[in-house]
Amino acid sequence: MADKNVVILISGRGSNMEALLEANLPARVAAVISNEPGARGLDAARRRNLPTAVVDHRAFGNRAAFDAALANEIDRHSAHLVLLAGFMRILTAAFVRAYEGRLLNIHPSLLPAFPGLDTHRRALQAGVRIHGCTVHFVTVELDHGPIIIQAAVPVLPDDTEDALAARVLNEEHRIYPQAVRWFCEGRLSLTPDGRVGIACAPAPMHALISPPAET
Ligand code: NHR
Ligand code: GAR
Repeated sequence: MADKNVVILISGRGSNMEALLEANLPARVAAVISNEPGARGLDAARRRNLPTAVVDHRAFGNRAAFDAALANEIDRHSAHLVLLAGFMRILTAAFVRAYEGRLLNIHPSLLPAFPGLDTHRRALQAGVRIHGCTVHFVTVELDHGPIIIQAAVPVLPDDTEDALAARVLNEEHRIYPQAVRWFCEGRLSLTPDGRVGIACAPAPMHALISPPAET
């Protein structure tokens, strides 16, 4: 089977993009597209000789016009799969519907906790003992799409926002390539009622307890 064409959308640093590129996925990264002209991830993509494009949201009068230009750029690369990797613009319903079932996002919290922005700060404020990240199918409602894979990390007593973000980011770099691999291998299914099926090994039956229990 021919590799799937993947388009990666970024806005900033691009570390999740790099994790995807380094995972040797059975996919062809057809383009990296950023809404931010200065995104550091664009340099990393250029260094790897990947096609890059900028669709600057500031150049458009409204979200629909930006999304139409973005879709146009994505479609030039015949994308089978579109990956949001630190992409910071909320997408319109028309855009999301056009890519439904082949549009994924990595979100830095254990959804449905902490949708939206500033997740690590809000997790610390809430006093949760376990935090993490989620890969999900993107639906119209922000950060509410069907969940594919999650990783949990402990919140430590002296955590700062940065320390917690770094611990979560490490896990993002593991679970996003895994989800994309399942998709590319045809092992991921999404039913019309929004249930995700994955042909994979069963989960190990141990818990992450934080702080650790003492017996
Ligand atoms: N679009 C839809 N329709 N549904 C989702 O689930 C989406 C989405 C677009 C992006 C990523 C998401 C995240 O993982 C994502 C999921 C941006 C914002 C935001 O508030 C919120 C969530 C996410 C991405 N963006 C501001 C906006 O006005 C701009 C913020 C900025 O530029 O810093 O678009 O967290
Ligand atoms: C990641 O933690 C990602 O989960 C998060 O931003 C960071 C991007 O890092 N995404 C969002 O907050 C989306 N609103 P990266 O550019 O190095 O991948």
